[in-house]
Amino acid sequence: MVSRELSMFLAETIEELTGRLEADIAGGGPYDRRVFDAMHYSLMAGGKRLRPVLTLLAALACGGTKDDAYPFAEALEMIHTYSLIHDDLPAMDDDDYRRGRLTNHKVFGEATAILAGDGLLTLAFEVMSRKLVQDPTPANAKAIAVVAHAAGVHGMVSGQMADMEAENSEISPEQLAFIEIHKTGKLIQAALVSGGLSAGASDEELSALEKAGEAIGIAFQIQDDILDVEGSFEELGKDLGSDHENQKATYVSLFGMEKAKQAVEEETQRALQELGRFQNSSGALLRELMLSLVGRRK
Ligand code: GRG
Repeated sequence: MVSRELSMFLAETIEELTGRLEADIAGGGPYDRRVFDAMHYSLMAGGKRLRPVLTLLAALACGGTKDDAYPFAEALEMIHTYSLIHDDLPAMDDDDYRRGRLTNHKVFGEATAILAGDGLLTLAFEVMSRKLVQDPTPANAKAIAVVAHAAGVHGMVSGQMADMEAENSEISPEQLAFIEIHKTGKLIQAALVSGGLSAGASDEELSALEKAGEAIGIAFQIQDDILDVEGSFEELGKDLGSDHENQKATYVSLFGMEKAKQAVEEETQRALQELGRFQNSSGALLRELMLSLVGRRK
């Protein structure tokens, strides 16, 4: 259960964000309709919109405006969506379902799914660059660099590579930490930091957002691992992790369920502590949102 304030903020913000995303991907004619439809299919598939919400709340917590933060929020959701489309491809995780519906390539075919991912990734940088042209501050330029760093080979791409390399093999706790921080944590961290930058946050505020982002990214990924096991446990009625569909090591398989739950709690507390400095109402909503992620069911 979240407070009335947070649930109202989320409802209003997600509606606004969705309208902006619709406008961003409007277009397409008789010859390229299919790629626009494929982008639309995944962008409007009912994701939680966690990353953009973090961007907007971080901006507001630092005294900024939603308007200034929106281009980064939109871009992060586009990059996240592209990563899911590509992750589901036969060459990667080969999944048929995502968010309860058929994956992009199952509906549109592999080639179109690749192009839809490419289209979303590139559009993300177009949207952020347009903001920089309109408002050419060093902080806006830095926010683009932060997002690029987190999404690319210094972040999510390397996390995905390391994850694929680790498939069906024993991995060390250090390797697992690398995967979780890079695959998931970096983009969540960039969501908070880019929001702060859009608001002209101080170095101290940016450092707090960076540390909170790292902690909440780790907590979110471990919670995802927990939900994965609990989900397949509920569905299949089998022993925990005994027949997990992709043989990937996770925090749960390496350290056990109890330690995993404990780690989620600890990392969330670390994030909350870092965010304690943001004393306005948006700072409070940001902390409440972080706390709600510990108990999330999807
Ligand atoms: C293809 C470069 C590249 C990277 C893919 C994101 C990713 C990296 C893989 C997806 C597999 C996965 C389970 C990653 C962990 C991160 C995670 C929990 C993603 C799901 O994020 P949510 O829960 O998704 O925010 P929704 O559907 O709510 O948007």
